[in-house]
Amino acid sequence: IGSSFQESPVLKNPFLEDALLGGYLRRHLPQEAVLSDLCEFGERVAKEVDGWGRECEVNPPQLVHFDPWGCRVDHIVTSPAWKRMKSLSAQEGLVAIGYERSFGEWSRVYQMSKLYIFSPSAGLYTCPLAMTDGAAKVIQSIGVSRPVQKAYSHLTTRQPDQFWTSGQWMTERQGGSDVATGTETVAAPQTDGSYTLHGFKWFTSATDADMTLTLARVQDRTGATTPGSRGLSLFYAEVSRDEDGRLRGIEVQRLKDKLGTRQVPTAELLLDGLPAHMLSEEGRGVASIANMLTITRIHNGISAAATMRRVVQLARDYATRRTAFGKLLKDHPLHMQTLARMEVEARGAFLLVMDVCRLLGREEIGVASQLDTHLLRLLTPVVKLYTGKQAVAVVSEGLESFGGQGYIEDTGLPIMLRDAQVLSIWEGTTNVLSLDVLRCVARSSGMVLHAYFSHAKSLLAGASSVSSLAPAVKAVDGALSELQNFIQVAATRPPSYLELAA
Ligand code: MFK
Ligand code: FAD
Repeated sequence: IGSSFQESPVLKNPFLEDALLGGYLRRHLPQEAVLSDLCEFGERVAKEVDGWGRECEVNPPQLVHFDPWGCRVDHIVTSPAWKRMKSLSAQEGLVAIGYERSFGEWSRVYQMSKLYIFSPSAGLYTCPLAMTDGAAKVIQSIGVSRPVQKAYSHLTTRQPDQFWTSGQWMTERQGGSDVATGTETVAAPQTDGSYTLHGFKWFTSATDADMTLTLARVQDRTGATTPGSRGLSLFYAEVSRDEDGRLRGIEVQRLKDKLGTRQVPTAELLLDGLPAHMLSEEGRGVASIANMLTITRIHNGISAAATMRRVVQLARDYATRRTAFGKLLKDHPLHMQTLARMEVEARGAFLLVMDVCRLLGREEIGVASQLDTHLLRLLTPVVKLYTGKQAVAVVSEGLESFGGQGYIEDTGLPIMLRDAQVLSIWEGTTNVLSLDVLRCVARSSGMVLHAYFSHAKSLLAGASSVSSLAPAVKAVDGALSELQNFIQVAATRPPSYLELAA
């Protein structure tokens, strides 16, 4: 059977291996505390956490509807590795860093750098973390008052036994993009000022969460509700069990059988009297949950850039081990050209998404200019839609660079492609985000485009050499041509779409 075997690619410390990340942080956030934390975390990710991530995939969540005596329990059983991810996330401050703000306007860049290192090894625990971060942001922007004071401190703590994750239950059977028309869930007012929710949520991810934010229509005395967006309000609900161990006001119908993200329990939920509190003003549900969308869409961009970085890192390592036609892959110019193209994509994505994190950090500590605020609003959907598509293409190319091994399940490589495919679907599909870009251009009377071009010019002027210019040009050009495409596509659409930009 022969004595030589193929060598596997080796995952090294993802922080030390990433010259672009290191350079970016040394330029903008050169604090020793940050760099050493990322270096230590990178070591832990490579040596320990990556194995847990794999365990989450091979030991996916299961739904147990009944206990042995026939009582309905609806337990979502997750793997020990998934539970370890929760403790690790608290300890490492993966949400907390964004709220501690120890590094001022650069706190988000620090937090997102850590998530960027973590993401490809996280067994998709980044999904509940994104929603948890989004929920904390919504609560903070609405005002941390009762009844959500307790929730806010659980979401932003570093203590594992206190840490909560949040769900984001928006999608119903009638519509995930068009929640204004699709939401049938109603909120029945109770005498103490709280509500009970009744309806069906069609996609709810990381359903082992401790709480959720969700949308529903308040019923008046006759049971009637207001249709459309103006009828939707934002609610906070805790996921809890009664003394018999049954979920309060929730039945888990089933777990989804998905192409990827198999590590994450994604369930269909029947809400049957779920106790809840209204968080927004009545009828301001969509506008109030928009802060959550901003955060989760940025997390999505981080995951996309991170998966591109990981596949490039592994492909580069493999190129130093695998021989073909008498020499290592790294000595074949054509193979290196392929890797170089992937590298450029990964760099462009990283710079684009980090710039949005920088803007978010500035906005959160109150130093953002009007230009920054416009840019943050414009670039968030652009980053989400652009990097989501890029990730699928780059990871697919990356798999090919391992030859046949890229197609073999237990190498852990195909998971990356399956999981990348969701990045353009959840948190708003490409076309829906394209329309969001148009809406934002229209509502700012073109101010966002002005902000965009000024920013692009300053990026180019700030580049010190032709080689340092390349990723910035790539990022800006890519986003700009996407933007032009949307505008062209919108122009050929029926008048209802054009109205958006009118
Ligand atoms: C790994 C990391 C990733 C984490 C993954 C987490 C797991 C996956 C979880 C999910 O997928 S959760 C479900 C996510 N669902 C979506 O993203 C829905 C996609 N659809 C949209 O984004 C639609 O554009 C939207 C539902 C927002 C449209 O709703 P409407 O009611 O038709 O919106 P309308 O009337 O245009 O806007 C209502 C208000 O919200 C307006 O404010 P005003 O009333 O003050 O004028 C808008 O300006 C505001 N708004 C809408 N989108 C906004 C926004 N504000 C800021 N940013 C936005 N993006
Ligand atoms: P639709 O809205 O029916 O869209 C179908 C197609 O039509 C898409 O291609 C879309 O781009 C296009 N389209 C729709 N409207 C327009 C338009 N105006 N112009 C042009 N094209 C348009 N949701 C949650 O709320 N919480 C969760 O935790 C959650 N987790 C998920 C996990 C996974 C793994 C997946 C796959 C989805 C999850 N979702 C979740 C749902 C997800 O957010 C929705 O599937 C997504 O927003 C799209 O909604 P939809 O499925 O109803 O598709």
